[in-house]
Amino acid sequence: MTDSADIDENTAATSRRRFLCKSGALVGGAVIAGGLAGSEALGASESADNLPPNVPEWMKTPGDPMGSQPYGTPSPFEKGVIKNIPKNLSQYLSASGRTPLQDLDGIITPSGLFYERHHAGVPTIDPAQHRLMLHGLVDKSLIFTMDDIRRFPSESRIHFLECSGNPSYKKPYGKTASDLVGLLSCAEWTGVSLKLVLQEAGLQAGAKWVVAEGADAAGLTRSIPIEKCLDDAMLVYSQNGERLRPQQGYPLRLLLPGFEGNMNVKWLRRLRVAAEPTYSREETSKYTDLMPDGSARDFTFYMEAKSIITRPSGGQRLSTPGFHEISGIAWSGHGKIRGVDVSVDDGKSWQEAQLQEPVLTRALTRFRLPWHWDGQPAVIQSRATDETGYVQPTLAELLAVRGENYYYHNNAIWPWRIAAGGEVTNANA
Ligand SMILES: Nc1nc2c(c(=O)[nH]1)N[C@H]1C(S)=C(S)[C@@H](COP(=O)(O)O)O[C@H]1N2
Ligand SMILES: [Mo]
Repeated sequence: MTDSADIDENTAATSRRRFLCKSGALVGGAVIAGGLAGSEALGASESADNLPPNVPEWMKTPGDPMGSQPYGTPSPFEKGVIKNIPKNLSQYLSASGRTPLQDLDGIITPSGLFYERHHAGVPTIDPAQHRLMLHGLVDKSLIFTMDDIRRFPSESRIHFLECSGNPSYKKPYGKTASDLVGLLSCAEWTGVSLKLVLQEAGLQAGAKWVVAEGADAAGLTRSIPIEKCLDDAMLVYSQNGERLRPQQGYPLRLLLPGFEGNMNVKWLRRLRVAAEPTYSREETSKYTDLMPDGSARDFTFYMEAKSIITRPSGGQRLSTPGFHEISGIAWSGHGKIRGVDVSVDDGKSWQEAQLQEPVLTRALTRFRLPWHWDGQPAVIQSRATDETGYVQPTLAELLAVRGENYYYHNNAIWPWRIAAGGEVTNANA
């Protein structure tokens, strides 16, 4: 697990800032005023020579002309912002690494921090030797090279991807936003509409499902309803402008916006058009949910509306009473986020947060609420509503309907507890 640094540690100056505002001061007045008197103690890593009114050392000689890297990396001062990868990973073939949601701003996940979930590791695929086979209930079976795929008209769209075990209902729930819902990321994806590719082969009568297979050692296989394949499904080869990362399915993956992560088959090698689903391992023994009456809830495609406050969140600390912006992310597999309510009094009352544009369908949406923390213990939480009117439930509400055997598809509201000293912890743990 990543240790989430004190949120204010990065800017040592923050501890010396005077938080002048009460919440009312947001209208027109100063929100946060810097201490110009300069009388406060220096932080551990600070030298007075580098602080105003002096000229800092990095202004006195030119820097490296190019940063010397043919492919850029973050500042060395950001080395703590990394994927959250379990320490005992090597023991398991089935593995996942989580996005450090609490350290990110905006809605796009940098490609190097995109979550990853593999059932048999990451294959190294030479795109020149990769083929996509399309067969089954089609007029003509086709085999595409990557060059063939790239000759189709392209499109780019921003969508989230989320694993349906994010988190499971099993305790312990973890400490940070990443522990809880870090199997979630959002990127700009470029590829070709699956509908176009299917039309190229010609669908036959009775085509109801498309069975997708990955070229990893898991041969991961999922059945996709034809309606989704003819709607917004994409065959994707790029992510945030560059080719897919190996972890995300290089050179080709299926993207089913809003559908559970597992169905978005990576390293895609085969599409078989069929009349029936294939009932693969991943849609029978896994990724189905056992209901209290013993029946299994299967083919649960869409990820339901969800949100979480990422700042402040578990593992962080509020350095001082005064102004703090509450910020987080909301998303829904069913479309756009309509609104996010935030409570700062343990669910007694709720305020409408501001949604940051753009608000896109099946994408992360950033929300914010200005908050004056009075230094007293508090419980803060967010609750998303999507464009269908569906409202994110509490954990108790979900458990009451789904029972204790349920594993996947936990979209509960997640409260954070803030102690008098400013420490933020998981209030449901
Ligand atoms: N071929 C293949 N596709 C796969 C997987 C896999 O192991 N093999 N994992 C699935 C699961 S469970 C999830 S949540 C997503 C994860 O996608 P990511 O690693 O790009 O985040 O890919 C899905 N597609
Ligand atoms: Mo997953």
